[in-house]
Amino acid sequence: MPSARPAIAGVCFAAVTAATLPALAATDDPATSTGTARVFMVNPVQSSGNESLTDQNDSATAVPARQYVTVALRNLDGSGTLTGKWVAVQSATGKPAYSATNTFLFNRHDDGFEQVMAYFWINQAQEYLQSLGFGRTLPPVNEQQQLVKVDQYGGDNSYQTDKPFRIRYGKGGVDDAEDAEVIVHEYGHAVQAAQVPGFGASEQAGAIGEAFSDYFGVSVGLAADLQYGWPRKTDAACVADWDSVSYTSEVPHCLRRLDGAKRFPADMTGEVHADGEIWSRALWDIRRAYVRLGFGSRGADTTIIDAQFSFGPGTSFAAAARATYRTALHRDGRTAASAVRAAFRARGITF
Ligand SMILES: [Ca+2]
Ligand SMILES: [Ca+2]
Ligand SMILES: [Ca+2]
Ligand SMILES: [Zn+2]
Repeated sequence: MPSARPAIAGVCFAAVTAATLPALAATDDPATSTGTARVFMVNPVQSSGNESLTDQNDSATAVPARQYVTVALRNLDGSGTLTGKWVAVQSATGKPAYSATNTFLFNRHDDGFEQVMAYFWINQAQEYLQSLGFGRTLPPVNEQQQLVKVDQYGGDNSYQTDKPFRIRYGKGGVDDAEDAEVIVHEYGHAVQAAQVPGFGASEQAGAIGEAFSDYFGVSVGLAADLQYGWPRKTDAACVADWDSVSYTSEVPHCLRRLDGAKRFPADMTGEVHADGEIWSRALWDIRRAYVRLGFGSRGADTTIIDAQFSFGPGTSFAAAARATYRTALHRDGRTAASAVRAAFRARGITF
């Protein structure tokens, strides 16, 4: 299934060479300016619950106006382009968005819309990481200006590369950068490549990369829903509710899910996206356990991401699970660590 699905399937790779990642200070920069933008509330299927929305060849009227929201666009450099502290939208097939007043009010048919979505959601993801303590009480995680190209790739595919350290969003079906879960999925790869240069050097590490990126895409969206009070009307475990309407027929439309039943080793296929559903289910169970135990989803995300610093570039499931367990034990104590171990055991991953 997922291997046959085009969007954020296929490439989505991180090269095995180390990226040079300057660590920037996490202080607020008074030089940055705040703009205004219109974006989707994660994605319009998730915010409306309407599984019948379709792309209609990128038509403006395919998505009702009430599924857009006007937001602050933070950390811009004030140049009038979508260039800022944590994101730079480098160029695009269409007209690069420009506003002398930093006002970016597009609809989905406009070239600027995906550029604005990419800027907003990557900035949002970096702000979320910092709110967890990364770059503050914890080491920084990809705390640099992320380069992004939108709609450069003609096919229905998006990917992150290490050389140059950049994300590219494709435009097949629903434009990939119209779905925050796809945008942040790719940023998840950049996060892991920044934490462990060359991450993904084995099939299991590659599957962990896809799993974490799916999980991170969903988690950043859920945190934004809470932060801004946006509606969420689809199942939280569904990844890319909107992008996937172009290539899935079953309802609800999901590229992949975080709550599947796959287990190691029986369900391994050798395809990293498909096999990632084993790992992402474990992350999802850790999250649910942490919420139950009072650590919250933010506690789960902090531990999950902090643990990744100690993953090897070609880690196995077992080694990465052990590292996550040890981080949980150190950060959150025995009860939490036991829940982490149980989540991996339930997937057949023992250590
Ligand atoms: Ca579009
Ligand atoms: Ca797409
Ligand atoms: Ca979703
Ligand atoms: Zn990916």
